[in-house]
Amino acid sequence: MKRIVILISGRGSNMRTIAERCAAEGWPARVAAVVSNRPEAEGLGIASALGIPALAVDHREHASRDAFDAALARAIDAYAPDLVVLAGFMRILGADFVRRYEGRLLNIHPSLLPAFPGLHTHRRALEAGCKAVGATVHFVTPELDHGPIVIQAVAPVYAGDDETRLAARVAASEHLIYPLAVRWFVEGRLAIEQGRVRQLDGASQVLI
Ligand code: NHR
Ligand code: GAR
Repeated sequence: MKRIVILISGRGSNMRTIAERCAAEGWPARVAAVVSNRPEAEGLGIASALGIPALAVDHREHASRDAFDAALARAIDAYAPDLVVLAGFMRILGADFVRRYEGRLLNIHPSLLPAFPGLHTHRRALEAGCKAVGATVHFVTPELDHGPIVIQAVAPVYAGDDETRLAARVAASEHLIYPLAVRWFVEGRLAIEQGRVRQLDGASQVLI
């Protein structure tokens, strides 16, 4: 059984979807813990209700980014994870942290990378007049939102969309692709070759 630790900062809807699908579909894995950098994150209560150990490592209680990263890594390593999943985790992680979990650290970003790395993706896509947007699951590298892409989902932009409506539509796509990507990982169906991800069964890595 592979052990998964999920990092969150807020609502935890991606975390919930992954935890529920893992249990319902009998993946060869279990969510060993959920860790938030914000003690008030709604997702911590959701994880507890699902019977998953839920804890906070508050970034505000650490003097530097490196000190926070080290405390976070200690908390994570107590659960000996095979995979660490960023699901709406909102703190940039340093190179030492990323290297420690290299090849077993996934993120979901609410844009079609390499477009719009960083924050406020929906606002920026609307300002750019994009007619299609989406979400990307990628392996995390030290350079923000630049790691090898596992799967992408495309979502339409409609006239009259605002950030809230667009975010909700993209979130629905996220809930389709993130469980799939995590399942592929724990089933050993992903290979990184020359910085690109190949799904070993030849399954489609885009959802339109
Ligand atoms: N860390 C590394 N090294 N590489 C990535 O690809 C990472 C990462 C940490 C988080 C998620 C992310 C995203 O999908 C992620 C990917 C936070 C920020 C940010 O600017 C940017 C990207 C992402 C998460 N955070 C501010 C900071 O100063 C704080 C913002 C806040 O607390 O609301 O860390 O886009
Ligand atoms: C998701 O839309 C995720 O893509 C985004 O935050 C939301 C978290 O929702 N992530 C980022 O913006 C990372 N910078 P959730 O807590 O309900 O899963």
